[in-house]
Amino acid sequence: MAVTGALMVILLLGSVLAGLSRSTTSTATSASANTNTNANTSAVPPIVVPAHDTYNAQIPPAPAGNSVNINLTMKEILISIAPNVAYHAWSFNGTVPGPILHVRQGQMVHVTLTNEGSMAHSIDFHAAQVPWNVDYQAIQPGKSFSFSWRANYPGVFMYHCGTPTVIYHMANGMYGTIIVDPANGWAPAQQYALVQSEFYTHQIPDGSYSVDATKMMSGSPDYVVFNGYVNQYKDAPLTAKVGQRIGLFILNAGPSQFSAFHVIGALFSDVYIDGNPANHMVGNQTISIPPGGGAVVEMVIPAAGLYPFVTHSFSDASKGALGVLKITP
Ligand SMILES: [Cu+2]
Repeated sequence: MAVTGALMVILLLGSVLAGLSRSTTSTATSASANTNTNANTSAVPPIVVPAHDTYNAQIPPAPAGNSVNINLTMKEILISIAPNVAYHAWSFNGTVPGPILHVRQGQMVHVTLTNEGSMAHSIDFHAAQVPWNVDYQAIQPGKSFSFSWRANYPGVFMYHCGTPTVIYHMANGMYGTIIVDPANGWAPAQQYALVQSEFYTHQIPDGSYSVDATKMMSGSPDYVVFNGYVNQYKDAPLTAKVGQRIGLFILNAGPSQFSAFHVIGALFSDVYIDGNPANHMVGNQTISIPPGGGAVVEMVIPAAGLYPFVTHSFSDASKGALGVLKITP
């Protein structure tokens, strides 16, 4: 029975990975084919695809004290979202997702935003209770803006640019997660932050990609990813020990796809919708996380091995929303 179960997991994973490598290969091929065509027929030099550093899913410690200063810089940059796929992103602090922010319930959060981009940007903290027309205002290029709010509710919250047309700013990468710890903290666990999001791509003459409005408005992503890059934690698994409590702090940044978060070979001992300890469920198999929503899932894994995590919306898993938890003795 155990052998049959293990075989099924391997077959399932194999088919997902085969799908991934197919889509990745075809994308890379079309990119290089296009680049070659450009080299032969036009003067547009091919883009240099930036190197990708694995996004660090470990959660930085929440600062001590009664207040926290957060500085965010809006930048428009070229990033990699998949092998050989260079994407013209709009970002907070130069990464997609933006930095993992971590504060504690009750702290005052002092935010300073600086717009180093070429267009107006803004911010919207789902963890804050502030007037939209005052604090989520457009910040023009070259300008800075500061405001403060108190973290009243614990949870896993989204922050994102809210400048019209909002879906462009989110589809291009202007989002991240802010974790507000409950006032009395979480039980000790191996904690990781994951942001699910999607990219809608359109190749431009230099071989790089920018947003495809038609795909974006019809909700047909080319890539669905955890922490900004196709498949990255398959090659660089997240790790934990047998019997260790694992806490995954998951945000679904969308902009449009729902997440059906699931870990193959595991059950969630505890689930906290939006990451609030009061929203407690037990024994769940798959958690629905809407765009703009979050969850904390906890589990204790009793046997060493590989445990893939996916969105069980499998067309999205096949587009890159897959990683691996590696459990060691
Ligand atoms: Cu923006």
